[in-house]
Amino acid sequence: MLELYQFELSHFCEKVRFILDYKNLPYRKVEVTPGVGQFELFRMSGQRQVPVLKDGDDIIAGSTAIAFYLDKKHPEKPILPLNAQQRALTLMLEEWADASIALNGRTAMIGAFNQDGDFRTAFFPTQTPTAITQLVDNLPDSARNLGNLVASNIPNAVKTVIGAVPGEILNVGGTVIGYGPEAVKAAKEDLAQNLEALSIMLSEKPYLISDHPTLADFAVAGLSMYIKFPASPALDMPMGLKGKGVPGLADNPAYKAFFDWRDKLYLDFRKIDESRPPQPAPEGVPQKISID
Ligand SMILES: N[C@@H](CCC(=O)N[C@@H](CS)C(=O)NCC(=O)O)C(=O)O
Repeated sequence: MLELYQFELSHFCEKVRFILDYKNLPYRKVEVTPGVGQFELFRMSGQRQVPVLKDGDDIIAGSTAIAFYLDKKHPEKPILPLNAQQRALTLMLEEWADASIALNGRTAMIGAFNQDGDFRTAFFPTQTPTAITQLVDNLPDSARNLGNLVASNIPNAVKTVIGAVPGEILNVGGTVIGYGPEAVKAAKEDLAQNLEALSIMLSEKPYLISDHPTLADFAVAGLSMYIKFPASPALDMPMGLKGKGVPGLADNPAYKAFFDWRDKLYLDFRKIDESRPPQPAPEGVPQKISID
C-alpha cells in the first residue's frame, strides 16, 4: 500500500491527500515527528521535509513531484489537462499556490496565533484544562510564540504546525523569525488580493481551470489551509480549530465564494479516515460549523 510520510496539519500534505483521495488511491499515513522523525525522513529521501510518498521501492519527495508521479502512474481521473492552454494555466496556478498562498498563509496564521487570544486557544485539544490554556495566554509574547511552545509539552496541534514551519526560521532561542507585525500585515494584504481573485474566478465556475478538478484546484484548496482551517472531518485536528482562521480573511464575507468552493471540494473528494475514533465535540462548540 502507498505510504504518505506527513504532518497532519501540513498544507503541502493536504494538497497530496486531496489528490490521493480524488484518484481513489488507498494509502497509509505515517505521521512524522517534527525534529527527530525528520532524520529518518532524510535517510529515506535525501531531504527532511514532508510530504514524502513511498510506493514500494519508489520514494518521491515534494508535493509537486508526488502529484506528477501519481498522475503518470494512475492516469485515470487525470489532474493535468491534455489541452495545452489548460495545462499551462494549471502548472502556473499550482506554482502560485505553492509559493504565494503557502508562504503568506503560514505567515498570517503564525501572526494570528501570536496576536489573537481566541485563535490561540483554538489550537488546544478540547480536553485541555482551562488552567493550561489560560497559562499560555498569560505568558509574555516572547515566551508564547510557536518556537518556544514547541519545547513545552502543551498543545499537540501547535507542535504539528511548528513541524510545518521550516527549521531554519527558528533561531537558537526558539523565536520565530520573520513573523513580526509588518511581515504579517504584508502577508494578509497579499492573501486578500489572492482571495479576491479566486472568489471572482470561482463565483462563475465549479473549478479553476476546466469542468473537472485539476492539480491547480487541489493545490489552492490544500495550501489555503492556514488561512482558514477546514471544518471537514477528513482532518484530524482539535475541534475548536475547525473553521477558524486568520481574522479579517477567514471571516470575511467577501471571500464566501472561495470558502464555499473549498468546502464543496472537501465534501466531494476528501475521504474520512474511518479508522480514527471521532473526537468529542467541545462544550458549546457545534459539531458542524456553518460557514455562513
Ligand atoms: N516544496 C515542498 C515544500 C514542503 C514543506 O514546506 N514542508 C513542510 C511542511 S508544510 C516541512 O516539512 N517543514 C519542516 C521543515 O522544513 O523542517 C513541497 O511541495 O512539498
